[in-house]
Amino acid sequence: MIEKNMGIKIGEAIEKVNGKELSYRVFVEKYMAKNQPVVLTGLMDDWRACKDWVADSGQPNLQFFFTHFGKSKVQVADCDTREFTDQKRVEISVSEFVKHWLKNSIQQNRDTEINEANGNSVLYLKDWHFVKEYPEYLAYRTPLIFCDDWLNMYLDNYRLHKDPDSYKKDNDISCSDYRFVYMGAKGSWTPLHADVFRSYSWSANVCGKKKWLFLSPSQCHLVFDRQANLKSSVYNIFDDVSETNFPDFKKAIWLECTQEQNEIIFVPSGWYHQVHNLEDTISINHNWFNSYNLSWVWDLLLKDYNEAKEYIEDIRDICDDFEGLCQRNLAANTGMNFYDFFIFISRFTLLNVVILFHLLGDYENPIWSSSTLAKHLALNLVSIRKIALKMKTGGIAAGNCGFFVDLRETLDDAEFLKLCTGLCRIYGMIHEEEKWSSEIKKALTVDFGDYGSLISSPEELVKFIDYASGKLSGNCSEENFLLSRLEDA
Ligand SMILES: O=C(O)CCC(=O)C(=O)O
Repeated sequence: MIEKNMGIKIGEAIEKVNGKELSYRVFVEKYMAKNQPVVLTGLMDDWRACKDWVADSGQPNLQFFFTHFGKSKVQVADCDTREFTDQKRVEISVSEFVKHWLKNSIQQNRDTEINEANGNSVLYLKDWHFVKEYPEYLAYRTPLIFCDDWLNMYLDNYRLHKDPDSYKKDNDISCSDYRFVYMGAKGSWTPLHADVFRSYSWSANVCGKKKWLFLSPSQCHLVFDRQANLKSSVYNIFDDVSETNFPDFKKAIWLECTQEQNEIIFVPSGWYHQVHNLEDTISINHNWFNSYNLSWVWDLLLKDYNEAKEYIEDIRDICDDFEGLCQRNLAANTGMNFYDFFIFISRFTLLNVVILFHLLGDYENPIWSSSTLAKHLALNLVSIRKIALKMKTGGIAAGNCGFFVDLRETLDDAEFLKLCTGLCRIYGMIHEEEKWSSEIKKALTVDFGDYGSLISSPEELVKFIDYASGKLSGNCSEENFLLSRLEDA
């Protein structure tokens, strides 16, 4: 069914499902693997945030924020002022933000023009790294179905981008994780965009109500600017959208959804979305990726790289290290470059391999070889291998720039042990096989025999996965599902 709403076409409704009755397997099959949005209820019952952050009136408990977190410095978007492709942002303290909010709500004046004339634009607190800043205050627990989160797990132990020239250990919190709190009065909003790295995201309404409009990736070309080389998209889909710049905009079919308090929305990879707070709202959201959407991340990096390269093409001849400059620009624009991504997938390869070896080697009970957990690990390796093959075809050679992963050194690394323990704990919970994960330190004593220690190119990464798969056939009496998955792939 298609209806018209303020000039845009609205398609089917987004499914709403009781999250308590949704198993991890069904979530993966119906939504994560198919990249479909869904709204989930019943997953926030015991969250501390739902008590502390909501006043008896049902409104945001601004006093609580003022008293407990008032000194925090946060990014605030001015919803009435566009700056390039986003809203203008400033940094202020939470207490200043709360004062501004209260002043505006007392005036009860939501007329944009009058507000602007009075300097009272609607401010929206965004991307607050609350968990990083207040690790002791357990505001919520990530629902299990969203826990296979390689991005935040990795960032708890490593940095995503490590520039060898300018790297310094600082306290920069801005790219320290992708777990955020958002707070905004009725009328605050977020312009049309797709998420960072084309990651998945989930967003939970602790208080208030949001309207979401989604556009599937298959239709995204309809919102790109033909006059700007398809490099920017529509800013506000409810504006008068220029026919010259966006001639096919009217063909787009949007999915609309009203998200109530205590509901969580799952935003799939690469879907464009615009969001409006219909009431005073506080939400928590995470961005993440894992083996199901990692290829989206790679495709975006490649696209951004080609754009970064094209942009400086005319200085190629006078540049000593043109490729290095492209990679620096890519990291500055996108948050990571090819080498960061390569190191990331190499570490996750090693993680999945050692856990799989441990599972199949130490636990001779044949049920392990066919367990859902072992299959999950195998599927992760199959996905990484496919991406490494794509990188190899594209001629990406991380080693040329001195980037590599040393397998033995990594296994001895305290950060890697923490990452491994974290992944095991989560996979143990997801697959209800918790008993084995306590022994994970043993897994890192794995011996790769005479296999070389360095992985410095996508080609070598593929070889390592194939080596691991071959070794597993020796260990595994029954079907070697990694081999069979690799054959199917
Ligand atoms: O809630 C909002 O205003 C925007 C959130 C968003 O875009 C996201 O979670 O991806």
